[in-house]
Amino acid sequence: MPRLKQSQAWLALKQHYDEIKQVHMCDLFEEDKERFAKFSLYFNDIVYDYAKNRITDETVSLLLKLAEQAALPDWIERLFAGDAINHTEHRAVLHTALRDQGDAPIMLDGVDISVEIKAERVRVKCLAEKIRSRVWRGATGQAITDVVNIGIGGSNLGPLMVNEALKPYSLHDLNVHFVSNIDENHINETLEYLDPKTTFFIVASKSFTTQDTMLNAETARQWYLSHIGSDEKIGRHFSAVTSNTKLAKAFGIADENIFKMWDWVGGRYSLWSAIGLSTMIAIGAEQFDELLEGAYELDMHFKTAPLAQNIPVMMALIGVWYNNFFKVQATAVLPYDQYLHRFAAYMQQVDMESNGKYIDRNGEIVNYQTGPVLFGEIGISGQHAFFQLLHQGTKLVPADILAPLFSYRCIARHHRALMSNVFAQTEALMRGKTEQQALEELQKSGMSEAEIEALLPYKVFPGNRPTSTFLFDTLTPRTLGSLIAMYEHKVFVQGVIWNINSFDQWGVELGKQLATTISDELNDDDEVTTHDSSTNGLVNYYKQRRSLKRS
Ligand code: G6Q
Repeated sequence: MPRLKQSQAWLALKQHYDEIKQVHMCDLFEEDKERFAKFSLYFNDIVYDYAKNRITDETVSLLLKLAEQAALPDWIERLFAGDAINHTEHRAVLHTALRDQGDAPIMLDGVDISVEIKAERVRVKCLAEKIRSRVWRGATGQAITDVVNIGIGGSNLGPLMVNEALKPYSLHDLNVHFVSNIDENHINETLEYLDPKTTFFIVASKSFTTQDTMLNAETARQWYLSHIGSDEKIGRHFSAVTSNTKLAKAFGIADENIFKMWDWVGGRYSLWSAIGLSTMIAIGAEQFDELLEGAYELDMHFKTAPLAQNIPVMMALIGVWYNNFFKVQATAVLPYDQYLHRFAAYMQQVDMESNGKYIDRNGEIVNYQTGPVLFGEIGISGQHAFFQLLHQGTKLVPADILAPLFSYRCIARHHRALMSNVFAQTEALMRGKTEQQALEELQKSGMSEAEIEALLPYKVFPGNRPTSTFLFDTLTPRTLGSLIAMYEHKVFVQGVIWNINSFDQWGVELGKQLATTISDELNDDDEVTTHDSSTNGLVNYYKQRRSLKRS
């Protein structure tokens, strides 16, 4: 197969891009009154409107050809079949198995892994329910009031985001905290207000060697022991989720409190596994099952829907259209739902860690752009901050907007105002404001002609800024499960198109390795000379200041 940029589908898209790059979406909407019906898809209570994108029927059909050229249907099959598609680590990618609700066995290397998954889930549920129902007692016989998840990256962002998103489903007298930062202020601030007699720790680390997590776990253990003073009762307050049982045991965690992670689950795809223990404690096993079911239903949609009606596929293709033909560098995720305030941070990891790659599956350097910079915030807050650049900046930033149709505790005035912002922003980004419209507005305000002339250019908005909108009824566990799975699969599809492995993360591994080396050099006050002059200078400055402070 020719390399991607020389392929027929790519060249056809390139030519098409040249033809439509100047076309304004206002004209597309004018020409085709059925645009919304044509460019929107429904899944359960979710509607995905992609009509406000710089696409035509032809764009969609050419993008679909690109997907077919990349053998996307085969890749989807291989994903679900447990092929070792994470080829650099020789691993299957089976986070979908963690939420599978079917009865069929899921075979991997001759073993039905669904049996082990279900058995492990029962163990997790059992502990979660004991803690929730106050049956689980700490070393001094008291019930647990606070759970602290110690983990970072994939062992933190997923459960943290889900716990925040599903707050209305959580027990209100059981607090779940997350500690990820190696900066001692994070754990200190968290522990300061907790009682060791009623606190339960989850050390979440697939490897059980990540420096940040291990240091925080050690500090937590010392804090516990300094208050309770009994090593043998540690089992009442510490659990681990890991694939490294040996190290978890060596840390002092009792066998029955060690929950399994498998090497076929990537950290950033692991919230469905025992890494979700904190979530299960917060929302309960039943609601956790709903989360899994929502994801499973979306998996089935992804597996079976024709490409043109397949939401993750269309999300991915539109992303590729901007990334590789409009050459956009960034994309935004903007939830208009306070409960989704960590959604963009989580998606940032899923997207950027998965597709931030420059070597393709053949081991060659790509000659096209892969994953974009993904950023985001709660939409309303963003409006009062970076939306300026979205409206009038020199960069094109396609954005996803997510909003619930109904709120949990509906205060109609608030929700109506929220939704009016959703609709107004997507419309304004698409339409912009012409010079004529801006002129009329200024004239109405009673300004002098000279003032109008000076101000007019600043008041013009070019528009033609793309958004895709996701509306859903209410952010239930089921809907959240589906939304997360949608993004996971979008990232996978883009990885297939770009011919990269979305499931390794050598850049993250590098960070872990570098930190360990330098960490050893910080143990004494000797001058360091082994790095470049900037790194040596910074390390030595730190050492000097540290020793001055000590003396
Ligand atoms: C996720 C990444 C990374 C990982 C963290 C924590 O896909 O691999 O974010 O989750 O580095 O690793 P451990 O769970 O092994 O501590």
